Amino acid sequence: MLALHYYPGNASLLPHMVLRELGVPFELRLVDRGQGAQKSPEYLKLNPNGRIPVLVDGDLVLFETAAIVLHLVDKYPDAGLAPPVGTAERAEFYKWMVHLTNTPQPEFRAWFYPHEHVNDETAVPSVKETAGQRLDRMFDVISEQLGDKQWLLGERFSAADLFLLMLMRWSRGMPRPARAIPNLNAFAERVFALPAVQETFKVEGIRTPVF
Ligand SMILES: N[C@@H](CCC(=O)N[C@@H](CS)C(=O)NCC(=O)O)C(=O)O
Repeated sequence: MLALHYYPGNASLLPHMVLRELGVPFELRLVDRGQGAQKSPEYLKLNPNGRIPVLVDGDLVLFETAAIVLHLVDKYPDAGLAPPVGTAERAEFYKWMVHLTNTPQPEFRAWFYPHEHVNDETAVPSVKETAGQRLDRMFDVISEQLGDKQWLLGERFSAADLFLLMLMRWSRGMPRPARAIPNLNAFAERVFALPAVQETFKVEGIRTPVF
């Protein structure tokens, strides 16, 4: 049985959406951040970094959101959440998965956890401001790349689209949320309309605005 250690709206949102989109049985295990459970000795055995999410798949214990998703799409290839291995489309899929996890996602870490980046408290606003500015530029590039395509890969929906929705959601409290960019807003509405996505947000108790 698959088990996802999660907290509503956290990076676990992506593997949660993927699991529902795959339609496979899984269990949700809440990591109670209110109690600092992500730093508890039990949780640190699963992820020594003390971060959410973790996926348990039998004897396999995986941390890192993108790795969890890549494992799931490979484990259930018939669901078609990633193009076939060895194709140009698969390479584009890797590009987006790696870009999203490696470029905007760490900027959100700076935006939400600015204290980790400074010794001097007075520098916090500047860390947030510059992370926000870098994210603005990143979303502009993503918007240009998306253009008038339906999904990041064009005609084909993939787990990378779910990743982008999650990052857009995280930008909703920023001076310029990603939804302010018309083609990204239309994209997020398309992704959010998927029944598996609706169900995920409902189960996590996420209310409007969702992105
Ligand atoms: N690169 C990691 C980052 C995970 C991460 O930063 N998770 C946040 C929630 S979105 C977390 O656990 N925050 C609590 C903490 O750092 O104590 C991944 O993608 O899994």
